[in-house]
Amino acid sequence: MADKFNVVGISAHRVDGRGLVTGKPVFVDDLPKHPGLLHVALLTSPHAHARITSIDTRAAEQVEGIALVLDHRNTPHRRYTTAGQGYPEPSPYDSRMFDTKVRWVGDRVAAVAADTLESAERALGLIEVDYEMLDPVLSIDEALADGAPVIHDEDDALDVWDAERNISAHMVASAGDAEKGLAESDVVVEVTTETHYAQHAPLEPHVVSTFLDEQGRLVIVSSTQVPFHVRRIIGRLLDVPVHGIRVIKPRIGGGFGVKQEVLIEDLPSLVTLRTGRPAQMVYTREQEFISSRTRHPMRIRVRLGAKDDGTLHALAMDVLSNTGAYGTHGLTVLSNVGSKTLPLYNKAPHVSFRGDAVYTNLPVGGAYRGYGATQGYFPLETAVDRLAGELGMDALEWRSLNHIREGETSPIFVALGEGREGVEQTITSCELDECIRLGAERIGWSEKRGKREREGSKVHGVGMSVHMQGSGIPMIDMGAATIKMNDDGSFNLLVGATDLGTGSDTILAQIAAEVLAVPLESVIVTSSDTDITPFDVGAYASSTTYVSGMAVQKAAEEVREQILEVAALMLEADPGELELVDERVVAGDDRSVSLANIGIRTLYGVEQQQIGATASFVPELSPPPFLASFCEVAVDESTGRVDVLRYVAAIDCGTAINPKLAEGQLEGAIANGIGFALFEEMIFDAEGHPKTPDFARYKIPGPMDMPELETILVDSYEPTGPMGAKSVSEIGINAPIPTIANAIYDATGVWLTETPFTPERVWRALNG
Ligand code: SMO
Repeated sequence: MADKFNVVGISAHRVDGRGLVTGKPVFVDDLPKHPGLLHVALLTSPHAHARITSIDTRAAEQVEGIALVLDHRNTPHRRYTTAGQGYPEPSPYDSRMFDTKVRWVGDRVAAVAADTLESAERALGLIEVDYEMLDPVLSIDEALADGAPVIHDEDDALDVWDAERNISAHMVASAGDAEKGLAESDVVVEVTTETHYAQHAPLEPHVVSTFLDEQGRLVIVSSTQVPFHVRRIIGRLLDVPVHGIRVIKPRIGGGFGVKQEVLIEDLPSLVTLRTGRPAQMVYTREQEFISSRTRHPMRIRVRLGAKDDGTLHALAMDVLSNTGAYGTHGLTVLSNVGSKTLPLYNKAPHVSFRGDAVYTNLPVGGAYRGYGATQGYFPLETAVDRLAGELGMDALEWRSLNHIREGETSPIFVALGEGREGVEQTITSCELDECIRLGAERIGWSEKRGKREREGSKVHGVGMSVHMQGSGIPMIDMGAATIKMNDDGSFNLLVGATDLGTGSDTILAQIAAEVLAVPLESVIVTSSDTDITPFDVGAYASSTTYVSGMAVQKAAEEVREQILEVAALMLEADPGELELVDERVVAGDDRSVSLANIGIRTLYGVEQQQIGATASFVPELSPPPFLASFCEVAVDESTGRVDVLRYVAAIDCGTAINPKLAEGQLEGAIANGIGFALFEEMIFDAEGHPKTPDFARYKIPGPMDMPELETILVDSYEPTGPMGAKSVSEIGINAPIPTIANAIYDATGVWLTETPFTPERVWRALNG
């Protein structure tokens, strides 16, 4: 399909690549500092659960260079959510800038602003805090136990499901009658899995700098995925009107969801508002681990019931999610555990989903690439392998019989949306069969599956799993784009869409260049400045290519119409007979005019006007990308060590607007997922103190840890997307856990149900 395009479908270099690879100052902390800068540092709680009975900041205030100390006594008390979501946010308002209670080791106690970071840190050490210790709640089971300490006992939190029982959020959805369906099934399997705490570990931590502009407006420069939500949420929190705030997002060094959170913008903002001075706050790596956001650990039970012929008859999923000390993203991540997984097997007439997100005195769960689907696919896709085994069917054959297809729907699309009911959807493109076929061929499925080839203490196995995700949040997300034409026939593309390292600026420029028939270099992209670029909800939910991409396509089409109207006058032709080709407008015969001539004429000549347009897009659908994932492992039975030898991921993401960038997204997601599956783990002691808050103890995969990885972009076209595109960014991270678990079973005959699959855990499973 891509061959009908000129700029789309090409692996063009990133539009921001030159500055990045030559080390230009492009990230927040690299930008020139404003004179009089104050450094903001944060004092965090050493206790998992305690009441602050007194704070004495007098000694801290005497430190030279201290401008301001902030704590619960001199900051706004209103409750809000740090979740960077659309308004009204579906997350509970259970956070305060500073509270009188601390709810996890790493919670906020006080902040200091000083001339130097050294002074700020010295002052932090002089703040005296008295705590009344409370019993900490350190697991899902402790949170739900009768008589458990109540973590959110305040009386002013909003939209907490059942604070008395530590339940932050609750969600149920169903179609048919799952219990009846399971009873009617010939074969039933049940799997319960536990997934662990993990952190996003972006190379650039959270960084925010603030200052007042010449007119006294608050400017916030932030490494954020959600600049427009930052403007709104900070405005409401600090009582500044939206028009008094400008949020600028420069280049971002990775987000993976942790920057879909208004996490620290409030502190330097308040310092700047109170002192009039510029301020900056940079999370330390330790704070990034413990005072930031994490992936929600979950316990999930999946029950599948099938008829003897293999057709799925009933599907039930029960989820307990640990949202940590606050409920940010708790409800919506919980919803996505089901909404992004259950529709994949739409043949079952009986489906049920129920889940609770519970509070604990541990780090706060948030948005993390995959957004719940990662946790949900572990039990689902390992249960599918068990079911196929019980039915005597091959894992590929069972999935081909039961997965959703083009033209089909699932009742779950309507029953379960983003923290509320969803919308009706029919699948408009699905090349999952081709993904499965190609992936199986490349991994050598039929030669290797079930063979248990041995070399010494190592035994080999192959495993696979299939996946879907979404492309934005239907009927909620919105993206907008503005395009204006310059006097040399180039264009400015202004987007609120937020490139956080994904390459979205580049693919949005490719879409515009395609419609306007210009080379990529003729499109100058400006992304994310709330004063300059039109609104966009931001970078999350795999939305940018599909939602913001459609806005860009619509804006470019409107600009093309304006160009053709001017050209029609110049060429004395009918606009309907004109076409844009290679930077020119051509009539049916040999008459033509260049875009540069049109640009200079409209700005300086006759019929003077600014050619330009703004367009918005709100998606009615969220077309899922599909993925078939395969790997080969060697399990050392003497040590429990699992080596992933080869990995093959075949994806249907619709048109890959930029194939190299699409592959990069998929490779990154698989690497991220392998780290989560095998070794990335946040561990806490019996009092809830973190034992792994650095890269020495929390291991993320480097190049040497990566298996031979093959990504395959399967030919596909999504008719509702921009140039046929869907999404690619999140889906891959869901795959490694079930794929590796299924491969470990193929090698050893043992099922892993707890992550990560460390040597110790695997050895224990092998040795019963
Ligand atoms: S986890 Mo992403 O910010 O949807």
